[in-house]
Amino acid sequence: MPTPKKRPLVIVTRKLPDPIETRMMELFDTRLNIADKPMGQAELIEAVKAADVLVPTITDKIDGAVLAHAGPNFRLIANFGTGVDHIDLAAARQRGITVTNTPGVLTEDTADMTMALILAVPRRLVAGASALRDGSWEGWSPTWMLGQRIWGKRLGIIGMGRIGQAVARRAKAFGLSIHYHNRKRVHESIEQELEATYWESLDQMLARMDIISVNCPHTPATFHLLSSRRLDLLPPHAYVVNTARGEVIDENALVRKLRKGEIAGAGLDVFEHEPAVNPKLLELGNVILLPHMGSATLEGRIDMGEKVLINIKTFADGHAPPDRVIAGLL
Ligand code: 8YV
Repeated sequence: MPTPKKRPLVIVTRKLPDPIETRMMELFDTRLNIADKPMGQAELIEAVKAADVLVPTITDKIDGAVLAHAGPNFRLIANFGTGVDHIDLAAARQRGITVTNTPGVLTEDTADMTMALILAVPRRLVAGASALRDGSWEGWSPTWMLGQRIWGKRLGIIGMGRIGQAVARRAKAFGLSIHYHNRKRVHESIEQELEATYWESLDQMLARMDIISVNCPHTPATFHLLSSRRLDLLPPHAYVVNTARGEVIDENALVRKLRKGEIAGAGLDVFEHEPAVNPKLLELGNVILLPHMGSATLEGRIDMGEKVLINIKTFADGHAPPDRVIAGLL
């Protein structure tokens, strides 16, 4: 009789939804983090030394120094999340470690949050709600709490992948005309559906937009893509919304522009040095700041967990997992 295959040791760095943790326990030899205390570098090193599989999140910096301690059995990083900019992919590749992520399942939730900010910043939703709560509302007035109209404005989307397209679909329904900049032009049928205008030159697009939405991943090529020079190209009535990664915008330059009133406002769900938020941003009135909530729905988190389970199980069974970012050794 063949000896049954040993179950892989899976170390999960944060608390995941209950049904996912339960299934993880059923399928693998799993170590959970019930207390949900983020792991420090020393704990991450211990984890990669011992585990076959690590399930990290954006809060874990899996850099070269951590991966240098990878034990002989450490073969898979099954990331709980789509963005993998917290993982040193080159170091993983070099060590033959497979990296998977959870694409697709957080597209609609993130696009909803992006659209919410596109509406909320120009229409001053948070300022209005706060005025009501703090008692400063004295009743309706024809000239009080006026924002900017959404309908008929131009939206420039930076990054026309799954999330960018989902934002465009929503924005079109709100009467925004869709413009985009992307490494590659999207298929003609998508451009037609969205009535989207492609700008090969980001600089040229920025100068003509009313609202900018950042929807591209953070990579070495997109770090500070919205640099001080590029932010200067925006017209003074423009708004900037970012639900992707803080690092795509030079945050200090953005603060300077907002402070001087050289752009109208910003809606930010992500920050350059999370969880730290630039204190200068907190002083500004023309911004809405959210604590990285773009994909924070119960359904989304369960779907993400299901993807992680499928990636690990497929890998453990000797097959190529579906959501490979880096294909290591099987
Ligand atoms: C996730 C995200 O919740 O998936 C991503 O890339 O930015 C978030 O919405 C987070 O990364 C989980 O690790």
